[in-house]
Amino acid sequence: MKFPVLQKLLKNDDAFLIFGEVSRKYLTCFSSSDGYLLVKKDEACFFVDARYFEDAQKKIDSCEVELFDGFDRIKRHLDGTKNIIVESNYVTLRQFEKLKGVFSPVAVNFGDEPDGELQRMRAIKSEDEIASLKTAQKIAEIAFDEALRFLKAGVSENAVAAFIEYVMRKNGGEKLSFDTIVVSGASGSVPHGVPGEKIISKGEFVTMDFGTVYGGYHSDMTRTVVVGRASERQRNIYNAVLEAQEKAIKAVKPGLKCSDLDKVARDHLSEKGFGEFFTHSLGHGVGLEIHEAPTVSAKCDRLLECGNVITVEPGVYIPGELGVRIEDFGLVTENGFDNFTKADKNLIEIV
Ligand SMILES: [Mn+2]
Repeated sequence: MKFPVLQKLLKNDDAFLIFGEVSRKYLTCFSSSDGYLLVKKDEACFFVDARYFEDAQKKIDSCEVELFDGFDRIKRHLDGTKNIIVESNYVTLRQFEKLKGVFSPVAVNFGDEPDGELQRMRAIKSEDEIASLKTAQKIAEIAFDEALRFLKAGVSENAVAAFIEYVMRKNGGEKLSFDTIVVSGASGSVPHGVPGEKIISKGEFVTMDFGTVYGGYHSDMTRTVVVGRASERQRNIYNAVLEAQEKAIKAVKPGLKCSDLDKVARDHLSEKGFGEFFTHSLGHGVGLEIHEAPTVSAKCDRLLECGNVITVEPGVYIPGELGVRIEDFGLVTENGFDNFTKADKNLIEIV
């Protein structure tokens, strides 16, 4: 089904040559660090080298598979092709110059497609993709539950991050979705801070933002907990973030503008007096990449669609003092939001 959508965009003598790793994986459902996918009006063929060829032949049924032993192999498929279009987002200038030489006299050009179409397709998740995303999230939540027992005053941010990563991998995670964030106390005011040797102390917020990959698909969640008892100020700020997040989650529906969803959370935090401290976008699409379409930001006028998988992650970051972020991710459905994230969101005090 995916190839015909691309083939419709082609003129008769055009071909797409796709080699972004994510695009290849999306179209073939096969992971490889190298390879070229040639899509012509009436043909689609994946060229992959000997490291993957045998496995690719067994696993790929959506297109032909040929051994890549040089560009002449691809050239043999170019009878009648006048113009090769490569993905502008994934091809370096060096690769582009090389391909121009290799395929001459066939022209090689950058194009808005296939990138644009692939990103549009990827924003609407299939059932299989949704199953992988949910599994990735389940694995991450096992790690969160165990981390709550591991986390205490006296351990370092690095130790907590390493623990979370170990538990995710042990439970079937293929790799990290991104570098795990564990930040505590005043370090928490940097939204994407890097964990360090800092020792977590009583009375501090600890923000943990992490995820794992399953079947090639990413998970993404953030929880902020407090070590010891929360102060009144901590509780006020935490609850403002939580209410903003829950309001936004309730507002999710197909047809809603991404910027309007961002506004729901932002307005709530402004009402509570923390608007200026919510310094990033509300969320983003998640799939084969940790950040993909749609972007849920104040600037994005795209409409949410059924099948989008997005994060909802407001935060408040007060420089020199603290940070709080709460992040869930899930699916946009006819009825609203199917939240993949089940972990408790009431303020957890680790005592
Ligand atoms: Mn996120």
